[in-house]
Amino acid sequence: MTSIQTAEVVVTSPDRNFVTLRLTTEDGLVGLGDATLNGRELAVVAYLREHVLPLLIGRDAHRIEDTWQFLYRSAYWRRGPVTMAAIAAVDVALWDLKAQAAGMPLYQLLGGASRTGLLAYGHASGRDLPELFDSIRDHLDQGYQAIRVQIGVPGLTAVYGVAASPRAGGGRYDYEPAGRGAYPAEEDWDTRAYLRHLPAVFDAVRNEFGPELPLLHDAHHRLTPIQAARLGKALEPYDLFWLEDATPAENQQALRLVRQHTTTPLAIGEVFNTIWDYQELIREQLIDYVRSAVTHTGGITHLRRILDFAAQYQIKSGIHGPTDISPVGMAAALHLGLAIHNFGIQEYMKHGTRTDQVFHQTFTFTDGYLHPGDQPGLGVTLDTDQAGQYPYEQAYLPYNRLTDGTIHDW
Ligand code: CS2
Ligand code: MG
Repeated sequence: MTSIQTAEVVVTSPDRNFVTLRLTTEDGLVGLGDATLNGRELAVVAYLREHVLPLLIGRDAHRIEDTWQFLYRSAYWRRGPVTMAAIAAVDVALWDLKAQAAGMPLYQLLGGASRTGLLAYGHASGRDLPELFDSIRDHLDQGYQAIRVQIGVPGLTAVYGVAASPRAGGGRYDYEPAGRGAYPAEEDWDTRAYLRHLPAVFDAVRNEFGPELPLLHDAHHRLTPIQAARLGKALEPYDLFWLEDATPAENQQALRLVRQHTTTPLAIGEVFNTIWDYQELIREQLIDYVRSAVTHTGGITHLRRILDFAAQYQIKSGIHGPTDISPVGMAAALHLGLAIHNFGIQEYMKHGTRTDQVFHQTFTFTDGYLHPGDQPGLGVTLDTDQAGQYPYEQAYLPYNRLTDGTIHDW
């Protein structure tokens, strides 16, 4: 395999924008890496095309660690979502190549399988309880054995995680937050209304679906630490699998207050991109699940380090897996999740049919469990002709304003 001969970035927008790095070696192997950063895709494209790809040509494709350290340290400016997504794409493409050259599925190079499959969770949502119950039943019918619950809030027009209109019958959860257009959509938020509403929702869900079903909820960075503590405590009777992004965690110490008040398990980190973002969260056991995606955290090489650090504190993986993680990034998450000991759960939003025309993946979802498959490498190929059918379209994630007009976390 040895040296990298070509390096290109493929930008395509079948059901949403994706950025894929495609490396080829002198003996014709093709390695793929996901570099999709929802709402800021072209920043990563420029970082790769202008500052990384020219440096890769001729490098020994087997030298994954050296390439990672070269890209991280030679840039001088460190960390951040754009840099770490670019490094992640190179890292995953090199792991894909190495596993193909070895004739093995990638997880075998990471230590082999530590389990038979990966428990997945799906996204149920509704504007109100009847719609939410239908969505939960729809996901149970699809085989999911763990379900995230998101619901509209009385008085608010649009809420994170809730599709604007119920899906026609069953089928995939079709909530795509990044609206195509030249300006982000504005949504409204009222924390008090949300905090008053949510416990009653989980009470109704438990009464309808019983005590066993693992339920998750994403507060999506909107609460202060004391509000997060209050919510965690109020939800304890409903035995959540986790409460996610309960409060913004750039100030990692904020989670100390939440932890003092509630035993509801906490998941943090989908917007984090290096081990430094987790240092206090993990060392002080302020969280129970690490949420970062392979795609946003410097790839398999770096996320593996974070999860090994987390394992020392009995903290598990909860790798981010919405549709803005491409099938390439999803496959990387599944290979890593199959191999590590401290796997927790895997988020799984099914991609759309046009995405499946562009990316041919071999991972499976059976009876609520995911498996990366046993094809050599990642097990994903990219149809560049199909990709060319769907040019990039500018799209932005929404932003929030409080009822008095103050900008708030979305
Ligand atoms: C969400 C994401 O899946 C989740 O937990 O937080 O859908 C998030 O909103 C998107 O990835 C943002 O692009
Ligand atoms: Mg989330």
